[in-house]
Amino acid sequence: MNKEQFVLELKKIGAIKFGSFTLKSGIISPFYFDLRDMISFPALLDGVVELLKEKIKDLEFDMITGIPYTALPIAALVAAKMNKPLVYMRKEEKAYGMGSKVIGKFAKGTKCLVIDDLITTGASKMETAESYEKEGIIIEDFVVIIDRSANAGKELADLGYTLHSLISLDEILVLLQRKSLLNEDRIKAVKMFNENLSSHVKQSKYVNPLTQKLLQKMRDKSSNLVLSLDVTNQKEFFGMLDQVGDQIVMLKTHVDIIEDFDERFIPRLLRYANQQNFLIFEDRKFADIGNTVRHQFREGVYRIADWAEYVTVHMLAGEMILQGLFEGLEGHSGFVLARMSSKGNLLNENYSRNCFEAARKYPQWVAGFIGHGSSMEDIKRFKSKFPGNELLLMPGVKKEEGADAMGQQYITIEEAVSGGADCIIVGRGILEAEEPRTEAKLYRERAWRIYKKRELP
Ligand code: S5P
Repeated sequence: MNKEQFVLELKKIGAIKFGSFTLKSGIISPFYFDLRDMISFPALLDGVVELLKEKIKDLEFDMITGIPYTALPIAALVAAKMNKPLVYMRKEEKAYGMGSKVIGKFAKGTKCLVIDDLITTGASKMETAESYEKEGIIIEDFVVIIDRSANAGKELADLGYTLHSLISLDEILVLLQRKSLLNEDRIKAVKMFNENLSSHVKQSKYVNPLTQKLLQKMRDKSSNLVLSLDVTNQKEFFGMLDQVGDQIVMLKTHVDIIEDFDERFIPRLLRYANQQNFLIFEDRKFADIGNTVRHQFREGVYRIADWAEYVTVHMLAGEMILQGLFEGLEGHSGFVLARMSSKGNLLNENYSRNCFEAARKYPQWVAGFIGHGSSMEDIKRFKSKFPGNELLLMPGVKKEEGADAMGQQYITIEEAVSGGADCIIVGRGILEAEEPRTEAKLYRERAWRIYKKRELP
């Protein structure tokens, strides 16, 4: 069976349909693909197995998996015919004590090829890869029967995976048109539907109002460097700003460590921010109940809301903390700590996901996330799960990898920004340099070069 015959057969058994279909989401779609019934047609099943075998014959892998339910019997046949072991992952949540979620025998470090019936976005495939990787299985390649996505191949490639597809939606359209099985109007409807869908996705990517201001400042100053000015007296504080203020887009403070803090500090800080054109970000890491953080943010000795555009927020106490902080105020926004740089921190994957969910609901109050990663790829995957186009700010950055004696872990400027950091937060890398100004300039230039190539090509 060749590809053309395969598509025609799919159409014949009703696995690919064109018309008007209401999807689960309520959206009306002009096409509908459902390959589940293929298993009831032996010749068709045999045909797809042969096509898949041909497609993957040159790939390197030790075993095969199929994503339940539709792709699993197909993967089983491919595996048996290619004399490769098969594994699969149970769909149900693991009950206590059941061991691995993976069914089948495998050794850790085994490379597994993933077979699926359809691909719509890269995100669900990435989640599949991650759940296998957690079990010690290496995933590099995905093979799908139909690619109906806009650019899932590119999305996956950015994360280090390769997508192979037997046939794309466009190919199906061309083929059916050639056979006069699909008229011009239907084809137009499908194309329009897909275009709308992708622009809808783009539009739903909200932008926090303060983010525009920060992005503009970044472009104006050619800088995505945030200085973490962790010094403990005003002389050192403003002395350092004199040297490096023009290099940074934002200043990150821990105002409570200034031992000679007095009423002159904030007006002076604001003058610097104005003259040297940077935003102010108080790294207060709020974590209490709404009512308490409201006082901590707006009142007390520091009256942070009077002078800091941004603050950091922990989500431990639940999403209402955002209301406590920002409700009724304008010109303020938070960066939620979704991952931390310190060794042994408790912000695991599940916690990060909950942060993303909360942020999704309050785009006006969450400008982005603080995050970190073990490598460029790790950061890319982390960022790909952000709900919209929130910014990623990354502390724990130095010229070289390393650690301090109290649990701080550093990755390089290059890894941070290539991985997706929009701004890097640098403290001691600059503060402890012999010539902080030269060093700040170097950090700025190196981070900006990569950012510019990534975001403003
Ligand atoms: O996970 C984090 C989050 C933050 S905000 N790890 C961090 O190091 N930070 C902050 O970044 C930390 O509080 C400090 O002010 C700065 C890093 O400083 P450095 O001297 O290690 O660069």
